[in-house]
Amino acid sequence: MKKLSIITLLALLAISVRAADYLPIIGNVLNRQTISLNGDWHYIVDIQEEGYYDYRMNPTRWGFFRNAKPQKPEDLIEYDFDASPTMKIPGDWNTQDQRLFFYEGTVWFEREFDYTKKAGIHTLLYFGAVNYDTHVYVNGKKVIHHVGGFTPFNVDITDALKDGKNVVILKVDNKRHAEAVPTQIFDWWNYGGITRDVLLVEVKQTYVENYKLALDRQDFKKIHFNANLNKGVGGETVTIRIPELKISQSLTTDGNGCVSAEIKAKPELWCPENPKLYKVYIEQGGETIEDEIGFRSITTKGKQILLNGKPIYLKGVSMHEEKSNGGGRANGSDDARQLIGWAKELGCNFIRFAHYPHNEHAVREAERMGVLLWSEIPCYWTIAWTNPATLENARNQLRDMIMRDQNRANIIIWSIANETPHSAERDAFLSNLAGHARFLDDTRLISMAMEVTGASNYVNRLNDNMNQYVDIVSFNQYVGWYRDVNDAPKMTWEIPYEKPVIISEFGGGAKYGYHGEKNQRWTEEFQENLYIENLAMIEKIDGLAGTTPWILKDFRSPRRVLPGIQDYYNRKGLVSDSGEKKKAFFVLQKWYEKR
Ligand code: GCB
Repeated sequence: MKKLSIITLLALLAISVRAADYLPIIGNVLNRQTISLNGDWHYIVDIQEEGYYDYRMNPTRWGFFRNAKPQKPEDLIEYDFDASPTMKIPGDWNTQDQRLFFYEGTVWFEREFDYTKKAGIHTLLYFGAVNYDTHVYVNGKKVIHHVGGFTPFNVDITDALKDGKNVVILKVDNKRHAEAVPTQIFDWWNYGGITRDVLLVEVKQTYVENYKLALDRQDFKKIHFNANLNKGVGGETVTIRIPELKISQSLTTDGNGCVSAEIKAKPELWCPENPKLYKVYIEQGGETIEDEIGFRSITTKGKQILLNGKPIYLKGVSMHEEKSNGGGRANGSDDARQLIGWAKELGCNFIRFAHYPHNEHAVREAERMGVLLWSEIPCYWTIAWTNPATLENARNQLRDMIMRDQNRANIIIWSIANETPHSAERDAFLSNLAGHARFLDDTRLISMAMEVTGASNYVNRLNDNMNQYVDIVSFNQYVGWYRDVNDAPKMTWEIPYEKPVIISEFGGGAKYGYHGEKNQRWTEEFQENLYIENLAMIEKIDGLAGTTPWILKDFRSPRRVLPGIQDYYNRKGLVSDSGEKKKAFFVLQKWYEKR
């Protein structure tokens, strides 16, 4: 215990030393005054980072970020963005250029845009996500370095902008590193590039940076509201209006630029059957931010999960953020509607967005469609538990996931990790994350996908110190696939915690259209039987509050190399990579119909 707290303390110290790096993301960016920089961007593939380092591996002043052009006939400049190919942004590079399918390294991106500076207006440059390590330059000036492939970041570029033509250049590197989050190995495609929206956001000198509206967890006639300005200015008026609830309240900021209030209201509660959203307006300094917000409460009682005070069984499925037809990173509402539509057809009221925060469009689409969500950060498998920079990185990703989505009623669980090997250092790291999540958001539940640690004589035992830090005990299990084929009927389970239980993964692979006996690997019949047996098995687990089988759709993974069957796809999908439903889909559908 002593060792634990020293590690935690050191990690906390490391974080406070680096706190100056913190750059808060702007909330509800989709409803701000924005100019899209999506579209065609030039790119240069740069395996040796020629555009960044000189021939002694020192950062060079003459890098590609200068966007230099020959001025005289004899000038030597060995790159040219204007003459380089383009790709669509948002989009991954792996599926837009055949040469880059397996590529992991550095690619430079360039885009020009016209701009006219406006008096009193600040311009932020916002990226929904760039995978993984990104340096951003505006008109040759470095404006931000960001690490992490699935969370947004923004920077004030007002001083770097000029009237007329401007250029933004990114150096994006998706190489894997042992100390990164995720680490060197993971079972999904490491899609590189600018995978989500790029926006210019126009704000006033003083503006509402972020806000949160949430129903009280116990008293459903009370809403908590807080908001903060981008700077610590007191005496500013912030007004919150929800016309449908006849709410209009003006508040004055304190010296930290913050307001908070408890508002009496009797909202219709958001739930899967009635995903009611209210139009909300937040006004300050002559500007209005519009949002659509739902009100619900999520708590636990013993082994039950309570939505709006009533027990709910989470009929779920896991999902990667991949296009609904073929591979490639998904971004936007169309893909989301298709994927979430399949989940709804299965009978789901819940989806596990694995293994990283998905794009904001998908979260909002799920909210409109009445689907509850589990959202997680990519603390996956073997993380560098004792490295303070790794912890800081994970904490930042957790923070930005929460800051972006804190007003989404459908997100009920923040997950901090997946299948991590047990050690005191891991417990210190993850309990730090759990504490951080609770500190940032006390209106949702915390969980993580654990592993079954003891299995003998058909008894499976869950024994994980992290149980004390989570609200829901979740674990992945692969009876019938990685172990114990045909033994599911004999299995019993010991989960010695008075908390709700979610089986966050189970499943097995099948190639769509491949048929045979039920003991023939990779056939639809094998997978179908595995689902029949697993569902019968998990039904008997005491306190089971839900499950998210692995996985909705086949997804690309470099670990899945079996020719003719996998071809770089993980085949555990209930739907094939091109959208055909496998037999197991209907087994799960039938099971959910009864629940
Ligand atoms: C797991 C992982 C998931 C993998 C899956 C599999 O336990 O959490 O990321 O894709 O197993 O297919 O093996």
